[in-house]
Amino acid sequence: MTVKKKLGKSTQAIHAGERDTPSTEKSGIPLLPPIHQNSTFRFTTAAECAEAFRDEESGYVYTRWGNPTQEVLEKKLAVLEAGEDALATASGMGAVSTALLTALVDGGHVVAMANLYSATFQILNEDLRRFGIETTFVDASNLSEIERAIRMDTKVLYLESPTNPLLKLIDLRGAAEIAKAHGLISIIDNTFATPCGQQPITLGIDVVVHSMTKYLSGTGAVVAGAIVGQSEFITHAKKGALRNFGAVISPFTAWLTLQGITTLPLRFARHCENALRVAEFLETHRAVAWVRYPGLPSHPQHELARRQMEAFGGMITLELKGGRTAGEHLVDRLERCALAVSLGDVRTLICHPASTTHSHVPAEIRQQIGITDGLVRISVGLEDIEDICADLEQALEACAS
Ligand code: LCS
Repeated sequence: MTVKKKLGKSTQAIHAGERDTPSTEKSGIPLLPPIHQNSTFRFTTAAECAEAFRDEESGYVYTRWGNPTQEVLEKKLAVLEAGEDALATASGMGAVSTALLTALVDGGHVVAMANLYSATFQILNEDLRRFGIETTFVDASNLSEIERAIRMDTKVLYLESPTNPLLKLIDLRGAAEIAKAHGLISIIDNTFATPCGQQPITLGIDVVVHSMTKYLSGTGAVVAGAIVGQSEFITHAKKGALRNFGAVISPFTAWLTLQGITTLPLRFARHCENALRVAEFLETHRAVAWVRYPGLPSHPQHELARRQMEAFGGMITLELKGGRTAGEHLVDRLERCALAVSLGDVRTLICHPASTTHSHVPAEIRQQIGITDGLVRISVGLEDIEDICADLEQALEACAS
């Protein structure tokens, strides 16, 4: 039997990067990549140490510059996202800020979609603006709005798809073509889709960022992030913004994240299966005004989802007929689904974006982008589907009556 050249995602998630695990043993290599839980590395001679400073590829010096455990994780991430290289960071926001600081090293202008995760919106709308970097926010689901917002000094196109929390999609191939035609660096936050749901680099996007706090680590045990892209971009990020601003992942967090990623394809498949069942159930309930899930034929961009996504994810957004009061009743009455922010956990999590994740986005912008007060977001977990639906049903009955 010949061995397949292109490995499947589950094989990649388990094995990618791990063959090179450094070994201190004379015989046998640790099956699980070990944790190099140390801040610094010792040298035996001044010449060796000087050489490590001169040529960073020759060895590890200090964990803020590089560490073997971080690097196993980075190799795995690059393979999964079909990028040349990757960088692990201390948080998703560490990845977003490091990617932006790297792409905007000489200043410039950003075109970004308006409906972004709130902290990313704040970086662009407030923090970078204070340093003279302006952002024009657009409805990027309309590609001509992107094109119209581009200026002579535009350097970056920044996207999320599916969006948090409305699950709108961007035509990634179309957006990437516009970015290329204007010489922009395109960056996408792929946290919601994961590399199992879509691989933006294969659609022409330059840089992918992740909050690995979510699906990639999977169990809610860590806060971590990642950047994947071409080697040149990743090297600039590693030797510049990451090292100097310091959003470096700890070896222990990198190691925990590595364990999570090995089961990502299996978990993600189950998240998708459960989410479709929950979305179908919610769509028929009398207390629900509408449901958004990219895998439902009723999603306005379902055809685009089928074209650019391999799987539709575990996130669902719904609007209750009873508005904010009904939303509060729903989350108060749930017994198994946890009232919590974050997402991509093995547990089903439910939250109210207007008062939590997007509370820092000004009310008029929330209104503009459609984050209404009655909106509820569900991150469907891996519990038995009957148990998730029964819990939602008993809580929804209370809202409807
Ligand atoms: N990008 C997206 C799409 C996110 O949803 C989040 C966090 C981040 C980046 C930031 O990642 P972190 O630094 O927290 O690892 N999203 C959250 C959410 O929806 N609820 O709580 C956090």
